[in-house]
Amino acid sequence: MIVRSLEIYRYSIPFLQPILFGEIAHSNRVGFVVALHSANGKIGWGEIAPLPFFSNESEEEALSQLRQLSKDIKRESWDIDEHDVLQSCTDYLQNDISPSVAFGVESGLLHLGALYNDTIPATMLSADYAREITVNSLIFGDRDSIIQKAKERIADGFQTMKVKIGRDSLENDVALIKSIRAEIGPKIQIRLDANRRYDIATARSLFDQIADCAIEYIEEPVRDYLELMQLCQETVPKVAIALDESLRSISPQSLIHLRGVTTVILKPMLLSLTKSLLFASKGKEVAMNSVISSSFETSLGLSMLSQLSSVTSYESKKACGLDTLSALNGDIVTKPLTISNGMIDVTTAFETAKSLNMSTLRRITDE
Ligand code: OSB
Ligand code: MG
Repeated sequence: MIVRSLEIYRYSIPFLQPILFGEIAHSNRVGFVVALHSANGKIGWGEIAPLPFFSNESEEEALSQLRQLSKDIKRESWDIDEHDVLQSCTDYLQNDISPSVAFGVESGLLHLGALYNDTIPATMLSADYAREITVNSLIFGDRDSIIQKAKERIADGFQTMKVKIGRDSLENDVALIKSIRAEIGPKIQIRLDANRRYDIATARSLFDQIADCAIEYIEEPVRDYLELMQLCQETVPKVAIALDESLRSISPQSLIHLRGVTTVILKPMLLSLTKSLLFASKGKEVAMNSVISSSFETSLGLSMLSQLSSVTSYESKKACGLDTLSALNGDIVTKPLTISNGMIDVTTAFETAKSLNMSTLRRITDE
């Protein structure tokens, strides 16, 4: 398929409540949308939303790369193999392209390829994909509200809860985790995310104290990848570990077997789609499951992430981390992504991506 032009749009959607990224509270999720136009009049949509603090690239850097791509395509159309979109995409994206920009363009091309082949993007990635994927419920707040929300989400059909820890004292974290387990019973999976807030000694002490809470895994317990390797060196950690932030500083090829590390958390907005898939396949080689996770995208980005998850979780059936839409007060589509009974239907999710609400987007014209 021939791609003739790339249009850029910007959106700004308020968060329901300001969210802290690093030290700074953000009141709005800001990002770009690209429309990739094919020679036969079809449009593929993709979202580019660098996440402040987590992404290396700024909004301005992403925009300037998008403008350059738009100029490139105008000068010379892209010839994309509609059966191997991601492979032929690499011919046109420079190595130094930012992950969010790569993710948006890869998404737009997969969207176009799916329209060409009259299918959904998941089938373009693999013949083995799940029609439905399960989702972990992301819950935060103080102890009482976390437990109340967990019970509500379980009543809604969610079977896996993800709770942020490491913001309070070790003692309070342990008490919180124990009371969640006691309150929700043994059947529900609990995932924890420390976002690198403990030192090694504190992490070990936490693991000792919650060893009998049947935690599925804890994301990034310690301050960096080196500490994590240290943590896993002497003995198998008493709680299974997942890598998230660490994946931004290592290459898929250098992902090694670490004792006790069971899972890689993949955020394609921060890694690109191609690199996420490489991490997924390398992870499989070293016996790690993949969990696709959101970076607070709108429904457009989440729709593509659900396609990816339907492929990477096909065998493991592990829940994905796409429960972030409720943090936004608004959307850029008319048919928002829906999670029902704790699940996303990936065919319905693709309809989401086709329902852009143009009144929420501001076109960015060439200078
Ligand atoms: O640490 O996993 C994180 C969202 C934005 C930035 C960082 C993180 C997250 C999430 C996404 O937790 C939701 C999920 O993974 O369930
Ligand atoms: Mg995390």
